[in-house]
Amino acid sequence: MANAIERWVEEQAALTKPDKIHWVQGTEDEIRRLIDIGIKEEKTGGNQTFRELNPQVYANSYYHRSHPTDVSRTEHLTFVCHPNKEDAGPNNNWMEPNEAKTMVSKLFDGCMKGRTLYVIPYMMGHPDSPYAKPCIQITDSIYVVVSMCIMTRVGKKTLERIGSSEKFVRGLHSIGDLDPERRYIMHFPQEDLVMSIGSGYGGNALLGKKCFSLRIASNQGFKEGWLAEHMIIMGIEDKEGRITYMLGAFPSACGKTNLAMIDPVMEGYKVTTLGDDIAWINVGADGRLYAINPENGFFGVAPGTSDKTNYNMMRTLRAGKVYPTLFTNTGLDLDTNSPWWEGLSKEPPKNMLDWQGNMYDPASGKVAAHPNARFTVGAYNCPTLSKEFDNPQGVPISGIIFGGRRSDTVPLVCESFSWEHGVFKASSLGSETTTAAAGAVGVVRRDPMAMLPFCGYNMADYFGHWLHGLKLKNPPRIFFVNWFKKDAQGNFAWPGFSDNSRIIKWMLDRIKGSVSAKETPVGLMPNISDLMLDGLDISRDTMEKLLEIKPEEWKKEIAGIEEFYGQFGERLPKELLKHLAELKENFK
Ligand code: OXD
Ligand code: MN
Repeated sequence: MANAIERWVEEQAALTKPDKIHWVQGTEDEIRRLIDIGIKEEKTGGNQTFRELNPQVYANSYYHRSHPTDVSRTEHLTFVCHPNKEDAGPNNNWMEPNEAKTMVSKLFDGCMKGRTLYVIPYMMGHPDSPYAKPCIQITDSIYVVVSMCIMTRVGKKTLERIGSSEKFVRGLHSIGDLDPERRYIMHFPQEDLVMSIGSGYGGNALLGKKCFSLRIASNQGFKEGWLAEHMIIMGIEDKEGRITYMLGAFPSACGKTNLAMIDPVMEGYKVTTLGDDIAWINVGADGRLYAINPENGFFGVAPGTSDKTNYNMMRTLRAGKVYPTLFTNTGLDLDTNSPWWEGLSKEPPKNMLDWQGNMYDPASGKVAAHPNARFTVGAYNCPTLSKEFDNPQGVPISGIIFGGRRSDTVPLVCESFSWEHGVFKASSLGSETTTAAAGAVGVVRRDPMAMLPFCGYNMADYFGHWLHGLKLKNPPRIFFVNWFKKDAQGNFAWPGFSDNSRIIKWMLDRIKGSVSAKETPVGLMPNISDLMLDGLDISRDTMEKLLEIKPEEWKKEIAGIEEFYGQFGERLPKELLKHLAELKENFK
C-alpha cells in the first residue's frame, strides 16, 4: 500500500505525464550528476542550464541565464486561495480554490511530456528542530532542483519524518512554457499546497522559500501561535563577549543580506549570521521570542555586492566548500570565465556577455547584469555563520529592526514606545519599490513588516496576531531605520553598509539600558551624542537632518496610512486606529 507521499506523487505524475520520475536524495554526488545534466541540457537560444565557471575565481560555481521575461517575482500572478475572499484580504490576489485548481490543472496537464519529474523531499528548518516542517516539491527544472538542494535541507530525513503521515507541505512546480500569460503561483493554505507554473525564478519556483516559508507558513503560524517573517537573524557580540540576537525586516533588495553579514566598525564587536531572508519565530517557555532560519542558503541580489559593500558575502561566494554556488543573470566575463555585475569592480571587463548573452557594450548605457541578478549559495560557506545556526530551539530575540527605503520623512533610527506602538509603526511601514518584483520601481507603497507580498492571509488578522496571538511575556524592543534618506542634492545622506553598525550599537545600548532617548511624536530617538560617530566624516547638520521629523512630510505619511488602513474596514484591530489617532494628534 503506497504511503501519502507516493500517492501524491503518482497523482501529480498522472496529471503532468513526465517520461521519467527521479527521487532526489540531495547527496553531493547526485548534485554533481544533476549539474552535469544541466551542463549538457540545451535551452532555447543555445544556452545551457549551467555553465561551469572558473574555479580559480569562484570555486564550485555555475552560471545560469533565465528566460528574459522571467527574472523576478510576479506578484500580480500570485494568488492566495482561501475559501473566503475576505480571509485572503485586500493584500492578496484571490481566486476560489476549486476554480483556481481547475484552471491551473489544465496548464499542468501533460506539461512534463518528454521531461523528467523530480521529487524533492526537503525540510524547512533543521530536521532536529521541533519547529521544522517536512515538505515535498515536484519540479521539472534541474536549475530548481539544484537550487533547492542549496537553499533547503534535502534528503531522506524528510521522508522519515513524514513516515506514514499525511502531514507535509506539497508543492507542484513546472516551468511550463515560460509564457507570462500562463504563469501562476497559486497557494492553497487550507491544504498546505502550492501549485506554481510558468516560471523558474527563485521566489516563484523554489517553493520552500516565499511560497511555503512565508505565505503558507504565516497562515500556519496564525493558527498555531507563531510567526513566519521576512526577516534576517543576526547575533551581535560586544566587547565583553555577550551576544545579543536581533531580527531585521526590510522589503526585498533593501540590503538585508548586507546587514546580516555586516562587519561592525566598532572595535571588539562582531556580527554572526543566522539568516538573511526568513525567520520562523516561536515563543519559548520563558515568554521570549526564539527564531530559527528555515533556509539553508542565501539567494541574494548580486548587483552592488562587492568586497567593499559585503566582504563576508564575497568570501561566502568564493568558498564553494559546501554545495555548488549559482550565479543567475549576471554578466559573464569571457576572459576570466567569471560572473560580473554592476558594483563588483569599477571598470567592467572588456570582453563580456550581458545577462541576455549579447556582447556587452559599455557605451550602450545598459547594464551588464540584470538589476535583480542573483546568487544562490549554501549557508555553511559563510565565514560569519553563527555557531547557533543549527540550534533546534533557535536563538532568543532581544530586538527587532524594521526598515524601508525612503528618500524623506522617515528618520535614520527610532524606537517604538512599546510592543503595541511598534506593531502599529511596523503595520504602516512604507517603502519605495525595487526590481525584486516586476512593476514600477521607486514608488512608495505600504509594506507592513516587509510582508505585503508574502502574508498568506488577511493582513488585518495578521496585525491582530502580532498584537494578541503570541503568548509573549518578555517582548523584544522594536526599532525602525531608514538607511536611504536623501539630501537636497538627491544623494544618500547616510553612508550605509558597515557604518549601519553604529546604529545597531545604539540599539544594543538601549537594550542594555545604558543610554537614554528623546521622546518625539514618532517614537524614541537618539541624542546625537549617544551615537558612535568616531571616524565618520559626517557633519552635525547632516546628522540633524537624518534625525529630523518634518510635520508637513508626516502629515502626508499619515494620509497614506489612513488610506492603506481604509482597505481593511472593520477587521483592522482598534489598537492600530488608536495609535494612528495619537500620531495625528501629535502633529496638530
Ligand atoms: C527575495 C525577495 O528573493 O524578497 O528574497 O524577493
Ligand atoms: Mn526576501
